[in-house]
Amino acid sequence: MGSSTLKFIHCADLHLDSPFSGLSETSAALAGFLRGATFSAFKNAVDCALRSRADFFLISGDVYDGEDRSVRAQLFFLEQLKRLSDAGIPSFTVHGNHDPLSGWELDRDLPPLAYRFGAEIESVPLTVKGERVGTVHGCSFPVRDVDENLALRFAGRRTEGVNIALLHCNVGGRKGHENYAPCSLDDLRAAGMDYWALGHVHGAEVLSHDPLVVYPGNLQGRHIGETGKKGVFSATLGSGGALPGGRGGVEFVPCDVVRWRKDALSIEGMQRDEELFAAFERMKEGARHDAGGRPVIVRATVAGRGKLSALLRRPGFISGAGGLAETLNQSEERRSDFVYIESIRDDTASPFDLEALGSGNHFVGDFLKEASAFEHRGNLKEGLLEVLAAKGIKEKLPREVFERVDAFSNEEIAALLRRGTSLALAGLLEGEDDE
Ligand SMILES: [Mn+2]
Repeated sequence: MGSSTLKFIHCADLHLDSPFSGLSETSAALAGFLRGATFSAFKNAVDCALRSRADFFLISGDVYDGEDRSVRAQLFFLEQLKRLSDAGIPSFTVHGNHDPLSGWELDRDLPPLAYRFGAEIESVPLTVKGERVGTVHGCSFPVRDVDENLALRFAGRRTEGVNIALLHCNVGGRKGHENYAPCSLDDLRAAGMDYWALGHVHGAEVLSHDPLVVYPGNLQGRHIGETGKKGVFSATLGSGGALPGGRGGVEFVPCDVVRWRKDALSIEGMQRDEELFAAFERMKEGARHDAGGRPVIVRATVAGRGKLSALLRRPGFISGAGGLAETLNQSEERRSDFVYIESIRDDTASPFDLEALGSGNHFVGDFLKEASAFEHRGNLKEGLLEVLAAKGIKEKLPREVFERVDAFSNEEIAALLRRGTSLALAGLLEGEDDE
């Protein structure tokens, strides 16, 4: 066994050829660019391995987005594995819930230095520059639904040298990801590995440093739920597992080619529309700067109480043809580092002094007291359903509308209530506010 340090790239959740969701009205050019984004991100990951002369390359499941993977995705994946193999870099792949072994695939041979794990756990020699330096352990999902704790299969398999485990799994029941191959951090620790190369959770996370237990997250965000940097971990381990000083090191390397972002701005204190446009320009430049040359897709929320609230509520102002969003996007069309506004949400309220109005003994005051009492009653869902029933509306609602109403959280109902109150107030006070 050699004594030098080992360097490798760990990626997961490539979801090759995954569609981008939530962008219905994009230009053909943008749609084409986005369609290629998951491919470009994986190519970047492979480039990173070649550039840094990595000793080996790990892929921890969800290579494809669906069991019925596209021809293009399969050929591209093989092509990239071949680039690694041609450069003398061995690769190791396990499959997860999105790309189980049961899925259809082309009848192709893997490149010589590419290894793919089957459904049973296997331990294969890790050879670097002709020398055995350790072992890579792993197993793939045979089918999508795996509820077995696969981590337990790795117990007692540790051998001499560096020991690396590849697994697609949900550690500690992480929310927002289906609970496939559930296990605990203690299950992983108990196996005595040096590095757990995990996949499944789409946010990058180092769960433990000793041993290293790592989710690199997916390589490319595909919707507004996947914001921020996406990429791989570049890892270093000494022979025997850890670097001198007891620790291996991991460094995050972004590989994404387009980034998703949520941004917010406030209209408070703004008097004229120009100020709102200027604030949007500042928001866009901030997003552009942070993305370091990559394009960005932004979901913007405008909040605050102020005069411009009425402007934002004007029909068609935000998202109509030739409206604010479209106008902001138009100037971005020819830039390679474009900032595309996916949508603008209006959470603003009119500038009325609700407290003063609510304490008055007039119709508006009573209206505000009523609204406030409703909000503070507690269970808003129950309250809403009671009101709908009492007014005879509940029975008349189409089933799908009722199901949507019934799915609202208390916070959503409170937000709707505030927005409704603000809208009603604007109507009630019309004419009194003109400056
Ligand atoms: Mn995934």
